[in-house]
Amino acid sequence: MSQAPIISILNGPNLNMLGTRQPELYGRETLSDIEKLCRAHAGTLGLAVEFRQSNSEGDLVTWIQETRGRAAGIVINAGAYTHTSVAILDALLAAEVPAVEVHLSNIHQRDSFRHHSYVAKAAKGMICGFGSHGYILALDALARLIKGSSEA
Ligand code: CA2
Repeated sequence: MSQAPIISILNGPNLNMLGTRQPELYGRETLSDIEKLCRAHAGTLGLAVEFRQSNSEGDLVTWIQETRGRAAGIVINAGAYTHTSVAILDALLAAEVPAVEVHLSNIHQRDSFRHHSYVAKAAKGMICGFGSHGYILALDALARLIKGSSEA
């Protein structure tokens, strides 16, 4: 049996704090709850998941680099680095792995500095405003993209 395609799910700064504060913005689930949801859903899609979080921009850049030639897709919630990081954008462009950008909150209803995303320039698409369900929608989108690209 061939190996399940790997999806790397990357989470940026402060997302380790989920479930502790600001439930009106980010919901009540912890990041560990979201990881469990993703693993269960990925299983139904025949995908394997690597789920990571870091508060450091360099870790995220390294993890994106490591997806090249190894992972079939990336789901990325880069947190506040979404709005600031050319380094993460460059890593995503160089990786040449399809990426879906996710945000728990609807960034377009928030402060104007959150309306711009560097990640969006490298992503196939962006899902925001659906809370943790956004990660599930991103996995569905990647499963479809991967299936489409493997069909002759
Ligand atoms: O809506 C999202 O998913 C964001 O990526 C979350 C980031 C924010 O900077 C982006 O603009 C949008 C912030 C995550 C902070 O999460 C916390 C959760 C609980 C307590 C404190 C922070």
